[in-house]
Amino acid sequence: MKNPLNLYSMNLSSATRSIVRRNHAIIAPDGYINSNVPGWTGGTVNVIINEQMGARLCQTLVTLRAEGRLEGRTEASQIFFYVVAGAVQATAGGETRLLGQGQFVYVPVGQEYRFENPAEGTQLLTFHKVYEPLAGHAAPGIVWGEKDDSKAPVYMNDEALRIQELLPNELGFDMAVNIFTYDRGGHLPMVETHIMEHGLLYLAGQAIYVLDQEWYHVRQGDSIWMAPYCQQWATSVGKEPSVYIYYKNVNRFPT
Ligand code: UGY
Ligand code: MN
Repeated sequence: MKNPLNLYSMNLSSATRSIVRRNHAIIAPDGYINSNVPGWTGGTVNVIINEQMGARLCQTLVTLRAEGRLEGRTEASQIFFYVVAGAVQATAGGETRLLGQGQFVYVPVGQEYRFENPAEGTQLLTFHKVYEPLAGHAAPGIVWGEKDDSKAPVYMNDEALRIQELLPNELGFDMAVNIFTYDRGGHLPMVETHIMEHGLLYLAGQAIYVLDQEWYHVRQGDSIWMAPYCQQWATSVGKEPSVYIYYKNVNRFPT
């Protein structure tokens, strides 16, 4: 049997909800193994999506102890940092702010950054992408912001769907990060087939995600990678809205 749900419900260590295919992956927390990342100390780093699996983005989840610290400089890749849980002091571009749950800082290439004094157990989600400059358009600066459902317009005239764009919609940016909320009963209005790639983390609720005609039951804490042209459809299930934060490459010439 392909579907491991029965094994999973028996709590056997040979079972997992994670799945890795050529064109998509579901990474559930049950299989996390930590990585050592230079400059990121005092916690665990799980590299969830990376070029090693065929992706062109990197997505990590960092869980910090009270002595945790992330310090570095963005080089070829820009990094988007989002606080999934807890709170941490963030410094970028010479400015320091206390970031709580739902707040973020986007650090473009060539910038120093530092995260320190976290609350025990603080979780940070990161999306990294090699920056592709565009002639005639200024490279992005640092962006601070937060999840705010009142800034999430209805998606495709469906009152059950809302998308908040966290980064400015400007050609200087070659990546977007959005928060997609599906109220109870909300579903994508069509099967999407597109050149853009996605990495995502479920922040709340449960859903059925259909990837290349395979159906998966996913929930808060699960991550998904969708390669370009991975066909995608999703519907919320359960009584709560389902919410995910996702990455998308945008605004560049399709070579
Ligand atoms: O922006 C998107 O392509 C989005 N609608 N896709 C998705 O949520 N799977
Ligand atoms: Mn899509």
